[in-house]
Amino acid sequence: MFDSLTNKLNTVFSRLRGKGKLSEADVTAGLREIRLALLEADVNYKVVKELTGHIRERAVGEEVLQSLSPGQQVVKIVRDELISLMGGEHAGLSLDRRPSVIMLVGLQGSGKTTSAAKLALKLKKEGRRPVLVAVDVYRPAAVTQLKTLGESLDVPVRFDEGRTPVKIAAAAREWSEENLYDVVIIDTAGRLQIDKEMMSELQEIKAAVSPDEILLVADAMTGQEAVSIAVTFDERIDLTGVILTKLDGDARGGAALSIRRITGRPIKFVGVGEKLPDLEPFHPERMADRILGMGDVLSLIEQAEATLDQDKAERLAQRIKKNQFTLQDFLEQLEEMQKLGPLSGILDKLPGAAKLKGDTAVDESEIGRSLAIIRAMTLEERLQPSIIGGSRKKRIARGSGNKVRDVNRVLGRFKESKKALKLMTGRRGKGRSPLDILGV
Ligand SMILES: Nc1nc2c(ncn2[C@@H]2O[C@H](COP(=O)(O)OP(=O)(O)OP(=O)(O)O)[C@@H](O)[C@H]2O)c(=O)[nH]1
Ligand SMILES: [Mg+2]
Repeated sequence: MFDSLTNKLNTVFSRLRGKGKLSEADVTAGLREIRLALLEADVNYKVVKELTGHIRERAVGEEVLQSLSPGQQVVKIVRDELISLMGGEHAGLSLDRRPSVIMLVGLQGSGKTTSAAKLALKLKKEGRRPVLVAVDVYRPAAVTQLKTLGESLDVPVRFDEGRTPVKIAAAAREWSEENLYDVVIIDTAGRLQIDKEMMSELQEIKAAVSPDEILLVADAMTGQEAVSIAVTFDERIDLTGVILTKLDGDARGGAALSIRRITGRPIKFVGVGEKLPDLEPFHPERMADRILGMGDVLSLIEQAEATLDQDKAERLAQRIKKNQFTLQDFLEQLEEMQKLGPLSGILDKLPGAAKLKGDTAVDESEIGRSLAIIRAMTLEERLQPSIIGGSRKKRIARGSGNKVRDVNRVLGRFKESKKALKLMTGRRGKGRSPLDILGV
């Protein structure tokens, strides 16, 4: 996610960190590069101006420049400002009525139908009883798509042939109430452009069912266009939030960083893949950490808890907290997560992982190679990589069909991840050796 932005920011940061003392000129030069990186990531220029202004104001203060680690302080300031730019706190759904109504709106192909099903799955896991409603009367295939998704989730899908979208929505709400379903998710029709007809249809549905949530589903890949779409929709129907989809693709970050500031509406969820579990609650703090290459260990733990067996998840969480994350954990996680789809989504959440993915785009074969190398190690080696000397490296390289330098690279990257995890969890503790924990 946002690898190019992350790499550019990290270049600036390592230069700033490398200096013992920072002058105002150093900060100015660093800020110029940060500004360029943000603009290249397609962040709204007004947002960039304001953000760099805030960072500058705080970074050239005496306490920062005179401090022992000015570069680190600047990173912290950038992180704070990014968090506040994205809204500070996680904004959840407010679904207090019985039934509550969520209306999903957005342009064609932005991911409404997929997100409707993703939300239904999520709510179901939380113990709610969701219903999906198809009101795209213009495209029979759209109704079929939602019905198929609903069936796979065992969630009812309401649709009435021959009725208007407004009538279908109102009837579905009533049906849900009678049948004790508690969240009604309305998947509306998309259009190529925002046209009057589309907006008035949405306004009528809104008037008929008074939704608790009106969420714009916007494609992150479209960058600033997603932001202006959000502005238009908000003017016409008052959004309560945004679901930003396709963050697993080549989105550059512009939409994620600009929408909240420009529209005042929070991003509530992000779509990170085509599969139904690929929906994550949006946490500004975690997103800032990902953008800064610090990973998102919390989301990783949550995802592990939701999808892996509880014992393993608990063990991983504990081990990360205690700074006992080993190559064995790394391997097990990668293997488990492979079931969930592309590894890039997982690696995004590991600190320093932008490097693991290589300098260019995500390279799955490189990840496959890393896996092969770790698999060629013995358990003891995975738990205690420090014992891997020259001859062991040769054996591992041979065993996995690689060169010794590939083994070195994997070990180096693991070390970096571990170092970053240690910083994240703030523990420099001397914890017991992993060998003790596993009773080896
Ligand atoms: N990679 C990725 N693909 C997504 C995501 N969300 C949706 N998609 C894909 O985007 C395409 C369009 O998704 P739909 O859910 O059908 O979009 P829609 O907004 O309902 O489209 P219309 O009903 O035609 O307006 C599908 O191929 C989805 O699989 C996401 O978060 N990541
Ligand atoms: Mg659709």
